[in-house]
Amino acid sequence: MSEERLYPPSPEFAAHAQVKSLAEYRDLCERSARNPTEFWGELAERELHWFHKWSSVLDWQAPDARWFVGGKTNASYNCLDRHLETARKNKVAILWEGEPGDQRMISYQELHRLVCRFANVLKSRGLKTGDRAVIYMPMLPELPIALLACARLGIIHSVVFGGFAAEALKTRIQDLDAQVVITADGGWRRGKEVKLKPVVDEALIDCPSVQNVIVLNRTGSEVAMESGRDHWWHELHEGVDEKCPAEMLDSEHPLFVLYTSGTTGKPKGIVHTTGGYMLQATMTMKWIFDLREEDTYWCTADVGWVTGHSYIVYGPLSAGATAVMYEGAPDFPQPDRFWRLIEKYRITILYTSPTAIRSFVRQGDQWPNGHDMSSLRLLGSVGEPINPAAWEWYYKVIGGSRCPIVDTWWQTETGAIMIAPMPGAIAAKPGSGTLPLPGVQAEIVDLKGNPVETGREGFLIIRNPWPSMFRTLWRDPQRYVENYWSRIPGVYMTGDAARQDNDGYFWVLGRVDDVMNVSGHRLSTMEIESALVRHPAVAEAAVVGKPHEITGQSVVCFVTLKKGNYDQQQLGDELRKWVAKEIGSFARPEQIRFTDALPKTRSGKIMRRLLREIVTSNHVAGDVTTLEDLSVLTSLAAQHDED
Ligand code: 7RM
Repeated sequence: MSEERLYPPSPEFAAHAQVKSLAEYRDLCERSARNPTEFWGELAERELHWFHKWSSVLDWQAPDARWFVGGKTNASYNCLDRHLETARKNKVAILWEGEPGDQRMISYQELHRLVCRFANVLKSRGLKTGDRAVIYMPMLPELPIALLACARLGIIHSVVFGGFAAEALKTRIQDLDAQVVITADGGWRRGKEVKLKPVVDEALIDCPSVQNVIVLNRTGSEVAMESGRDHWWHELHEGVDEKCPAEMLDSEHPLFVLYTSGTTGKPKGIVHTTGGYMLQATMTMKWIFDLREEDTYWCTADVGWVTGHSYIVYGPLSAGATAVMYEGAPDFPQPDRFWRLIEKYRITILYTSPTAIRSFVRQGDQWPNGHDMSSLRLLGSVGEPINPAAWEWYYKVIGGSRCPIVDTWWQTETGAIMIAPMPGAIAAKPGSGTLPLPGVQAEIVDLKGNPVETGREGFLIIRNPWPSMFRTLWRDPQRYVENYWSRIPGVYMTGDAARQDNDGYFWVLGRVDDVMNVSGHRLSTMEIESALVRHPAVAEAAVVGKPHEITGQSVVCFVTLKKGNYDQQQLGDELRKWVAKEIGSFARPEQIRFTDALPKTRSGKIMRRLLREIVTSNHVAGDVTTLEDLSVLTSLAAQHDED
């Protein structure tokens, strides 16, 4: 993390960028700090369509925010209708490829038609503004279509990632009292069908609120249809009108609820509303992804996560982009599927996760090297801290040492990117999200809310309200206040630890729980992981603290290796020395454990908490170098995602 190599934007990139210099960035920051309501008000007026203008930009009674008070707008209108009056009407909005290789290219005009028709289907089933729709679908164009149809009518949608099991689906449907579930028979992943409808059937045994289930036919496999409740997507579309005006919704009308893990057993329903969310999602497409009319933009996330909401659906479509969507696994039929897609569609912007990048490193350079990826001009990273070694690989091997990388820090709660380099203005440092967006007052503080010294670790907080902030937790306003706004009254606690360097750059170290204390030295799991991954034999590493009598905690490392033959005893010793050399002897791991796989959440985050449990319970013997199979733990991910 002490890597200080600077990667300034090339003059050619900066010359064409949306924000062209550090001075321009600073100017935006100053203006937003001096008069935030004027700043966001001007942008909202310029960047979004409003049926009626707001009476005031912000009503802030901490921690309750209302943005663009009294304004009337519609997310679906902003993503579709307004483009139809421009040359964009025949531009490809969604460029989709299924895992088997089938393709669809849907223009803005066509997408508008499909969304209107599906909105009319929802109306015909008696659904109306304020109702809740749970969406449990594979990565098909009908997934954004369902979101946009709900948004058009003011139906609050809640996407449940297709990898979740029946129990998790049921909890969410019940918490929302959803009236409708929108699903498919199944989807394709690694050449096999992932069935969804049977999971819905199991979940619905205990969900009396659901009166309608709409089932898209994707795989054609046989499914049970309960008469009266279940309907085929295509059958409901027969004879349906293609005109459906977008509802004029209040700026603060809830757009969606997305569940995320907290510290208790109950997932938190993060509530986002319309106007402010749309504004920041749209602005970050321009500021951070530097979107141009001619770009072909690909975010590889699943729409089941917030990244897919903001950066596959609402942000790109509102900004008029061509957004690529891919149904399947990155390594099917071979590890070069991503690179094939980039070559085939001449993709210009790629947004993916450090986990994906590290798995590509492991597979070897021959896979990307076999493809022409000269179309790429910008790369992005999201979801966890990216270790400098993976950053450098991404930069060189994928970006051809030509493309800026935007390391974007944000959360389900923040709705949109909060800390990231504007690629034409800010020099990157591998592993740092660099500087906050204009209008975002990020700071590092201690538990009393006092700023910590430069270079010191502390809690990452946001001092002021921002347009795309979540407004509450679904049916749990008290937890909203307690979890996020009470430790330091009126200040948003992100739950992340971070530090700022001499240039003011932010280095996010991970969740607060992931910070260890060894002999009074505060150590980030990430810092050690980063050191391990710099070793030529190591593919991935996860580090956890183990309670220790003398030093407080000791360092335990779980390591997966690149292909090759190793003497594990010897390599274990070598890696311990390596870490001590890279960071300091206080960081020397007590144990190195080799494993075939690391347990990960379905969005690809390493589940350090599970590993902490393994090292804390004395269950697993302390054999340093036995190869463990932790992939079994991944099956526990669904349950543990709930905590
Ligand atoms: C977008 C998303 C949020 C948590 C957040 C961090 C971690 C995300 C980065 C990052 C370092 C990044 N939403 N995180 N992005 N840490 N650098 N660029 O991931 O709600 O699922 O997770 O993810 O710990 O608090 S999320």
